[in-house]
Amino acid sequence: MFDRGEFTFREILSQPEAWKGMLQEVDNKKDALLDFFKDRQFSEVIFTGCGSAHHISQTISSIWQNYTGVRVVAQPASQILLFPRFYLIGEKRSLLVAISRSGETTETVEAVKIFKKTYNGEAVAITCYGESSLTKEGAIALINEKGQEESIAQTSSISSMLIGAQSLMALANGFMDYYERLKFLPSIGERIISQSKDLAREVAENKDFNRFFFLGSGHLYGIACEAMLKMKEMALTNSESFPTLEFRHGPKSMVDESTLIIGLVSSQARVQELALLKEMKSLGAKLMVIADNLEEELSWIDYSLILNSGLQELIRPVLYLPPLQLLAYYKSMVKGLNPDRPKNVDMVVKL
Ligand code: F1P
Repeated sequence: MFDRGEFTFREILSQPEAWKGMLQEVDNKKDALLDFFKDRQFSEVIFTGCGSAHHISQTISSIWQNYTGVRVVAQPASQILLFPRFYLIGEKRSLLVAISRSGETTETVEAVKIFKKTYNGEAVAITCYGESSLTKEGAIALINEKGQEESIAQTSSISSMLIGAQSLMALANGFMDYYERLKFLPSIGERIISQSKDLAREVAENKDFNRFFFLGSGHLYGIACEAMLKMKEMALTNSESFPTLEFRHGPKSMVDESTLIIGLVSSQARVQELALLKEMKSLGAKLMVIADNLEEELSWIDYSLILNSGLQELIRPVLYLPPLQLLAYYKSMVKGLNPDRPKNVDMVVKL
């Protein structure tokens, strides 16, 4: 017999190993990747996937576009499958990057087939299963078997695939310095996991909180969405995510004393983000802030976690994930649920 939550907990804590697995996989395929991108100039990159994969796609697409000026978008695979002409413009030099832990999600595999057939385009796969249908569709595939999981909710798999996508961007564009810096993530991640465990548990044990809003802007919006999904899947708890400043445009009407707002604070927009959080505090919300570093005075924030990664803003978004996963895990445990087996959610969605 296994203990409730055992797999999820183990997968969250051990994820730096999964990150190393992905970095190793990329290193093994480095020459092939450099070769693949050498003769190809893509004028558009589309990331696709479902659920968690779509969330990290949002993060990597903003980073890729920021660094290159090439149009990079993220679309849920179902959108491409159901309404291809809405999302694919038939640009011959488009690259599709499909992300899927299982490599078997029907929407994702079918979206890749549509893309390849309609536009004669090429796809790259990022997955945790080498023998999967998605791997077969990819002109090239990054396969991290160390990201395979027992739990349904994705934790180590998805964070490692984000690092895979970051590595892909770096090699596709010759950003070798960025590529080398990704290698610092596992050891920093290990430290952040042990630093954030107690805080995540303390927040989860506060039974006053039954409504969670995850706010992040720019590259951190995808991370906020992923945190929202973890809270739903593992803890069956009301959670929503918004681009931070969107919260003023209506959602703030939901704030009450049972509300915890988790602000994922960036460096670039921190002044505006903190101003919004302060305003929500005055409306009665409790606040948790996760930031890499902050010079501001923090005594008005109820819970704060400072990551101190020492890494650039667009290398480190993955480091926000483990504390947020731990929060959902502990909330699930406190509620007497089993985070390993979310209600009504399947490991793979096959249509
Ligand atoms: C994606 C997925 C998620 C779902 C859950 C299980 O699978 O179905 O959409 O939220 O986390 O996984 P995959 O395509 O990444 O294997």
